[in-house]
Order: sequence, then C-alpha cells, then structure tokens
Amino acid sequence: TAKETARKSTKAKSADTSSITYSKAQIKQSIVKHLHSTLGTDENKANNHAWWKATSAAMQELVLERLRTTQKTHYINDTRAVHYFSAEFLMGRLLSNNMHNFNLFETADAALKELGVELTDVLEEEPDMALGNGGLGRLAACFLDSLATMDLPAIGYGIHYEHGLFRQEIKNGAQIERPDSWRHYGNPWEICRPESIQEVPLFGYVETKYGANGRVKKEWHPGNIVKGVPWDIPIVGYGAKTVNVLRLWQSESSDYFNWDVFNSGGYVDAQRENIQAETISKVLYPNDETRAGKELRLIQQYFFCACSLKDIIRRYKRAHGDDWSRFSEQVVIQLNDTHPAIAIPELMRILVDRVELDWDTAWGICTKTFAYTNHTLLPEALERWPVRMIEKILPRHIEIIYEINHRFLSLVEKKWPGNNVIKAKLSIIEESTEKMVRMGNLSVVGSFAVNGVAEIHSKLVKENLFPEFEALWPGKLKNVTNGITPRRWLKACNPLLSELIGKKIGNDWPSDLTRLNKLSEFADNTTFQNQFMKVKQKNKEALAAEIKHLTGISVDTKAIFDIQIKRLHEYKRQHLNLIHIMALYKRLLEDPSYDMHPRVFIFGAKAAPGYTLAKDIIFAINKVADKINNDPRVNHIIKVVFLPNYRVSLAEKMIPAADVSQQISTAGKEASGTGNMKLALNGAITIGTLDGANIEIAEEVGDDNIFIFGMTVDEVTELSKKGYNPFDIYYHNNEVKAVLDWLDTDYFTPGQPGALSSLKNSMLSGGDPYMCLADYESYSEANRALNIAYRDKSRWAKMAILNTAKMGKFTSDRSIADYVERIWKLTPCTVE
Ligand code: GL9
Repeated sequence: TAKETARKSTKAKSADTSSITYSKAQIKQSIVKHLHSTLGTDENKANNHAWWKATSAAMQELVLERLRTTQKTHYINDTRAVHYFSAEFLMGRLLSNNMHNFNLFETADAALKELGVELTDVLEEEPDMALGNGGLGRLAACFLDSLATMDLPAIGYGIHYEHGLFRQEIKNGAQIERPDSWRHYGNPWEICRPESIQEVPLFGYVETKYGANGRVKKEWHPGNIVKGVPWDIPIVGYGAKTVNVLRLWQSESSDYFNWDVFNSGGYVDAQRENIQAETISKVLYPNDETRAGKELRLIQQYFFCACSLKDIIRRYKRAHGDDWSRFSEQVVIQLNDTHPAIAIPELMRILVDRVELDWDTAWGICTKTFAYTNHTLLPEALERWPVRMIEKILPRHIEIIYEINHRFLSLVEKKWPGNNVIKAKLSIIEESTEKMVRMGNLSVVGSFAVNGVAEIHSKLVKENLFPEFEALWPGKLKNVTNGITPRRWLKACNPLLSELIGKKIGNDWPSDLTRLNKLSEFADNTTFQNQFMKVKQKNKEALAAEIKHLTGISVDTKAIFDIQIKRLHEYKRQHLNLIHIMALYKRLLEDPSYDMHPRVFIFGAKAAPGYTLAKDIIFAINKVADKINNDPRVNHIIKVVFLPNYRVSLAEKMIPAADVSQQISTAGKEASGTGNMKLALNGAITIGTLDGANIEIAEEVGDDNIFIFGMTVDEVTELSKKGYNPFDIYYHNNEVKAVLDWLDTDYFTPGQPGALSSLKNSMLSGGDPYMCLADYESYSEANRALNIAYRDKSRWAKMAILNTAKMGKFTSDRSIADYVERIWKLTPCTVE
C-alpha cells in the first residue's frame, strides 16, 4: 500500500552504516588538539569543563563535515523541505547524543579513559539547552532528531533565547526561580551566521498609495527596525549521514534610523515605539498552556517568523529567481501551535505588498504552504491577541488579517447563508468588549492541514474545538500521534537496558522500534525476567544515589519507585497523587500492619512563576514529604521526594529507574503526553486515566499491563453537564474528608495552620475544576491493584518487559513518517 511505501522510504537507518569512522587514537588526538588550540590549556591544567569543551569541539569537527555535505546535497538536488516553526526547542544536552548518533560513544569513552578522564563526568558539565517549557518544546527536539535520522530535508526555526527556562531552587519547600544562563561560558555547538542577518520592521504606520493602473498599494513605514542574527545548531541524525540545522534568531539593535518617519513631524512620536531590540530574544516566557498576553511575546513571535520567512525566501530565490509558482512545492511550513501563526499574514504581506502578486494568487501559495499542529484544548491556552495591540506593533498585518477574515466569512456565508451565530463563532476576529484576533482560527483558515497530537485529542479538536471547520473543509483536520526519539530516551539514557536488549534481539531497534516486539517472546522467561529486573534495580540504585546527592534523602531501592514528572498544572493532578499519599500515610498511622509494599513517590515539576496554586502544590508536596520522611513510624515504608530543577538531563536519570509512571490527568485535558511514552519504553508500568496517548499506550500493551482508572472523557462531560459538587464526595468518603481537613491543620506546617489550605479550597469550595475527588476512589483502587501486582515479582517483570516491547508505535520516527505521508509529502534525500 501507499502507506507502507511511505513508511519504507522514510525508514530510519542503522547507526553502523555511518560513513565516518574515527579510531580511538584519532579521537584522543583531536580532543587534545582542541584542548591546546581551542581552549588554550593542557592535560594537566584542564578541569572537566575544559574536557567537555574540547571533546565537544572534537565531535563538532565531524558534525560540521557532515553538515557541509548535507547542505551541498540538498542544494544540488533542490529538495523540498519542511520548515518547523516553533517558539520552543527543548534540546537538552548534545554531546552524548551526537556521540551516539556517530556511533562513537564507546570509542570516545575509551579515548578519554586513556587521558585519565571519565566521560560520564565530562557529560555532566554540559548545561541543558532549555529553550522550551515542556512537552511541546521537547516534541520539536525529538522531531528534529527523527527528521535527520530519516534523511529528510528539514530546518527548525526558533528564537535564540539568552535565558532558557528558569532554574528552580527549593527554599523551605517553596519554588524560587533563578535565571538560566546556558551560554554563559560559551556553547560549543552553535555557529553564528552574520552573513544571513535579517532585518525586521516593527510599529509605524501604513500609507495607502494609488498606482497609475488604479491599483492600491500599501506601504508600511516602520517606526523601528531590529536585526535578527542567526545561530545554527547542527542536528545529527542517527547514523550521522544527514546533519540538518536548527536556526535560532537573536535580536540586536540596528543602526537604522527612519528619516521618513522623522520628517513627518509630531505625528511620528505617537507612532514610534522605542523597544530595546536586545530584549526581544532575552528570555523564554515560562508559561505552559497559558497565553502570556504580553506585547513582548507577540513581538518575539513576529520577530522569529519574519526572520525565518525572509531566510526561506532568500534560499528559494537563489534556486528559482522570481518564479513564485513553485514556492509551495519546495516549501512546507509546520506551525508548532499558534505561536508562529503571525507568519501567515506576514507571508501574505510579502507576496502582496512586495512581490505584488494579486491577492488570490498569494493566498493560493500561502494556503498550500502552511500546516498547523494544535497541542491543547485548554481555553486558557488558546492564543488571542487584542486587535489594538497588533494594530500598534504590526499595522499592516492587522489590515491583512481583516482582509483574510472578510473573504473567509463570505465563504461561511455561502455555506450557511444568514447564519450569524456560526459566523461569529468562526470569525478570526472575536467581537468582545475588546476586539481580539483568534490565532487558532487564523491558523486553520491559513493552512492546508491541521492536526491534533493523539487520536482522542484529534477527535476532540474535530468535534468540540473546530466542528464547523470540519464541515467546511472535510479531511483538513487530521491526527498524528506524538512520539519520542528512542535514541535519547532509551539507547543513550539507559545503557544497561539497551545492552540487554541488544544481546537478546540485536541492535536494529533504535532505528526501527517495532523490533522491540520480539522481546514479548521472552516476557515469561524467568532468566530474562531476572536480567530485566536486575537492570531496573541497578538504575534504581543510581537514582537513589542522585536523590541522596540532590536532597540528602535516603531511599530504599527495594521500594517501588513511583514517578510523576511533568510541568505542575492542576489538570495534571499532582494534587490527586498527593492526597492519595497522605491517605496511605494515614492508613499506616491508624493501622501499623497496613499491608503495602514500600514505595518512594518521586516528583519533578516546575510551576509557572505566576501560577500561585501550582506553586502551592509544590510547597504542599515538600511539606508532606518533610513530615513523612522524618516520621519513624512510616518512613521505612513511604518516602516522598521532590527533585528540584526538573529538566531534560534530570529526566534522563529518572526515567530508567521508574517502576511506576503516573499519568493521571482529568480525561480530555492532556492532549497527548510524551513522558508517558518515555517511561513505558523504559519498563515502567503506567497508572493512568483514559486520556491523551495513554489510550493508545493501553491499546498497545493490553489491559493486563497498565492500571487504568477514573472517568472517561464522556463521563467527565456528563458529570459537568449534570453538575459536579465535590462536597458530595467530601461528605461521603471519610478518608477524603480526613485528608482534606488535615491540610487545614498545622500538622505538616508546624506553627502555620492554613499554610496548605489553598489546596483544600481548590478541591472543595473552588469546585474542584479538575475533578480530583470524583476520581479519588477509583485511583485508590488502582493503587491497591498495583501494590498487589508488585508483590508478584514474576508478574511485575512480565508487565515491565511487555511495556518496553510494545512501545514501537511511539517512536518519533513513526510520527514523522505519518507527517510525511499525511501532510508534508517529502522524499528522503540520501547524503553520501
Ligand atoms: C502540550 C500538551 O499539553 C501535551 O499533552 C503534548 O504531549 C505536548 C506535545 O504535543 O504539547 N501542549 C502544551 O502547550 N504543552 C504541552 O506539553 N505545554 C508545554 O510544552 C509545557
């Protein structure tokens, strides 16, 4: 079938086909050379940081050679490419990843050993590139890995933030935010490309001119122009054949002074805004799933889209001159959420005002170029910008948006004559007290394809978010279930398990993850079960040491390692996990012989700095942890650990050690989740709701190998309709009542009664918007079942093996193959 062909043609290759071979002696020599001539130090003086830089520089030499070859090959073949526009790329560390993709990890390890240096220590020196908040940004990073691995011509476009996501410290239980300075001591991977600097206009006014032919011509006189300086990060595919780039734009002030604006006198001052150009790319907004609504955020979005479009057009023109007819054959732009949606009117502006194409031709090109991925249904995350704000910053774009909307609404009129309700609903402009531009609607109207990120999510996008759009353009709304790169999330982060798997089924799985299914045959084999669980035990011991190092807490490595790692958000329900932990504590206090296997509850989560309740939940977790960990009556059975500063590199240490994966969002709220896939891939058993990709994980592993609990999407909808009252549960479930009342006392916060009350209030008088109490009983039951299952060592081992074995679907290679087949229509380009 066509599908199979697409899959085959985009199938990832295995690492051992790498054309680059480097011996141990060569690597050693190169590292020493860079230590001397790049870093100006020597083997005796160098600390681990210097070794990290020298080793990275040695790798970068190989990387750049493949980059040059790739770019030449793509140029010669005039390839169609995908341009992935994203305000976030959560790359993490690159050294270990690049070594694995060059198949040089072991060789480099041995080379460094001969120099008296431990590679694992060297790797720890690399600061994470944390240019993203969470799932959405990490997905972009996994996609870049797969695109390069599958030899697909691709470029990532984003912002070169000086400060990535804040560093989290915990002081007296509370989150403190500190700036992250990932490039403070230089970054060995990025290359500045001053030859490709772009200029971006902002503010000012629009002049209407009438040409001789009667044609109306719009001229934007910007009040301010900033420079965009590109920094390239090479993206090495597995096997290191293709090396693509991630191009990130840094803002700088330009020496430009607008005489034209100056000459038009006093009127100008009102239109001209003095923004500090450098502030545009200074810092990543730390909000996940909430609009920032800030002028600077809109400017960030426009800034990187405008730079990227100019860059794309420059490259296109080099190959095709002024022939615009082939633009959408060569260029597809994927919008990662609506953050880059302003690129749609920007391309229209270029085509209509600059190239002087007629509107319909320009719109035809636009709507064959853009595709849009929706990542969430949460209303607070759907971006809307005040018309007045866009008017001020981008005066020409607001006109274009109105024109797009005008033409779109006449289409709606044709389909539903006289129906003003539908028109108001679909309109790109929301007519509220303050007029707003709905970026989601703009993205749907301006794209040829729209996709959700898991089956259930895409279904809800179709049925609830954009139902009329489906009627208007059948087939435009699609699904592409998310995925994760198995190179980083199994091969590199879990070397012991990777080795065991390799011995059992060979080493092809990183580029064809469905091969893991062969492990199913050994799920009942006692020897293999023991080997598998021995690896898990070793990983738990390593994490226990890390926990001790980071928090001073000692944990029992024979206990169940139960992990919830993700951004802190009410819908993700870390507080449901917490009240259940409190209930277990209470059961143990009331009945010391209460039967439960020792369990360590481990959390990692950052809260948006302005999200008070999220910060309160972090505080509560830490206070409950303090009490339990220091209570000799229970601390041999329960421990609670909050690991500060959760980030990609910490995830890589936690995930291999997990026995249990907590995926407990209210059904309908988590679009997909990707941490759920990473944990299951590493042999953790999910306790979760039927939400996002959990549903597809359950389908793959089977009901016996996952603990599903709670309401379904339909049941949640039904309960909301009927009217949900958390007090009903509070008064009927003694355990729930006791635990919530406990939060009001000073038991966990001695001398400070009420310090945890906001949590109780949110779940009671606050209406419990995410229905923790409604799912509590069922969650508690699932936990009992889990506890029993763990007691049966063989059964648990089998479950763990089957989780790893059945994760083939969730490789990001499959996601990318789906995008290629359903949306991008790309062909791989082999780079010799
Ligand atoms: C998210 C969804 O909430 C996740 O369920 C989804 O897996 C990812 C990737 O598609 O996208 N949308 C979103 O705004 N975030 C997501 O994680 N938030 C962050 O990136 C922090």
